[in-house]
Amino acid sequence: MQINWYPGHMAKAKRLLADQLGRCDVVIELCDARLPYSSRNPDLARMTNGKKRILLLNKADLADPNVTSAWIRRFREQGLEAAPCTAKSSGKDILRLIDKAAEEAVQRAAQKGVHKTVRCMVAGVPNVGKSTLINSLHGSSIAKTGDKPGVTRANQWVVIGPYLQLLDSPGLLWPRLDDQRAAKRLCYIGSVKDDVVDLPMLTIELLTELLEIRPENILERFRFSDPALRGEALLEAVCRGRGFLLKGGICDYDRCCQVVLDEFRAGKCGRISLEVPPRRIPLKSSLTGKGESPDDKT
Ligand SMILES: Nc1nc2c(ncn2[C@@H]2O[C@H](COP(=O)(O)OP(=O)(O)OP(=O)(O)O)[C@@H](O)[C@H]2O)c(=O)[nH]1
Ligand SMILES: [Mg+2]
Repeated sequence: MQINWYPGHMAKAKRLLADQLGRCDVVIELCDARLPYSSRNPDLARMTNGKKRILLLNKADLADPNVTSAWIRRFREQGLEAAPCTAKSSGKDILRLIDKAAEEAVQRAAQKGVHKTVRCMVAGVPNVGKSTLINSLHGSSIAKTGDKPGVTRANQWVVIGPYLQLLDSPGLLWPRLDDQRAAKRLCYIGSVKDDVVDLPMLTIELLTELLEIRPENILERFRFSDPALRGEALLEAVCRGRGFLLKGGICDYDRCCQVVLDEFRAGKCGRISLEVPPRRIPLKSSLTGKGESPDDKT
């Protein structure tokens, strides 16, 4: 399954984001806690090199907490400020992290008698929760959110308080993706539009990965009994188990794919992390965005 995933508007979004960088004191990068390797955009790390950075593993409520803790330890070992985040409820912790990251700049300004307004860019791949986090910090629905990629179409500065402003930005993918496994996983979490993907193939691959990590959850959720099933037989088993059948008992594969993807994305299959940290990431490569690829199984 080859995924052709780079929408035309993204090159422009990247340029517009780069234009704003000079105004920002801190960059908050959001990735998905279930995929802390595949959901990080290497372009973003390159663009923001030299800036104070915070990496938030968002949707931590959907990931395995032990695996998330292991990732946080690993990123911190590499000198990157990282924290778990659940966008709707982690507000206070995130404000503390921003204060810490901006401390030097605020003190420098204070020495000149200026009370600095801290400007913070919030960036990451599509659908990772950037706008939700901004709404949570603002205390209202000032930014549009939705469970699909490409909801935010333009940069938007949001005033959080007298001395803090956050920049909401459109989700960014990167143009050349050699790693098709990462592409596929970004489709699982809804960072790539479903209509550019072969959904039955994607669903089979997702079910296969989930069965390798948490077979008991998947068998129970989709009501079949053989954890060794693979390929199209998996879709058939879900259709029969969950009753997604058309007239004459024919399997409704469209419905099956949509339900499996929706339920995984909403965390109904349990808290599952698809990537665990590699035993060792070389320091240099982690700071530029990509370390060695993660170990597969949790
Ligand atoms: N369970 C869970 N869902 C979240 C969390 N953060 C965001 N979401 C959901 O994820 C979906 C995407 O959220 P958005 O805030 O629109 O994501 P975004 O990164 O701004 O997306 P784009 O603007 O398309 O790049 C929404 O349905 C949110 O409710 C979280 O921490 N946990
Ligand atoms: Mg958004």
